[in-house]
Amino acid sequence: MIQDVVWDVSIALMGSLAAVFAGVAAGAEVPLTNYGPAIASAYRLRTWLFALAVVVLVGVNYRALGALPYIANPAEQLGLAVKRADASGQQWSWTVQPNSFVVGQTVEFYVTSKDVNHGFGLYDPHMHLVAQTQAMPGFTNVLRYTFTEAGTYQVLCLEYCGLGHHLMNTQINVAAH
Ligand SMILES: [Cu+2]
Repeated sequence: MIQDVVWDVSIALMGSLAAVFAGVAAGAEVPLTNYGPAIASAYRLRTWLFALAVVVLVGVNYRALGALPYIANPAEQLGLAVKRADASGQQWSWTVQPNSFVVGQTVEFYVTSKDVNHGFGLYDPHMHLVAQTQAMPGFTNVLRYTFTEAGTYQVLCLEYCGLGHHLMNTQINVAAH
């Protein structure tokens, strides 16, 4: 909502700034006949190069920004369904249902908490953190992750939540195809 207003104001300001630039550029124009032939053709070349640069930049930005937001989404590209898993934290354990998947599967974890704030941290079989989100009471965060490797993943708690915080650990099994 506020972002839409900020966006409209930004567009208006950028537009008026561009208009000022265009006005200055138009007023500053010197006829090419004022120059010798070498400089005149260099200016003509510069105009064409500028137009080429604009075309290339617009094309590259259209291609790159058109894909926003960048969400790695191989499952949908392959026409596979995204699987839903419900994850809930409580002092001091995790419940993740279902908790076994296959390599290549994209899973959306619906993460919430039954009591206080917890940190849902997903670790791969090498104990590298690969995805994380906040587990909050009364709120559900959706965390999307595509499993790329078979093995036993772990969910640990990333936010200190009391005496048994270090005990919050559950396993997720990812099978090869
Ligand atoms: Cu904790």
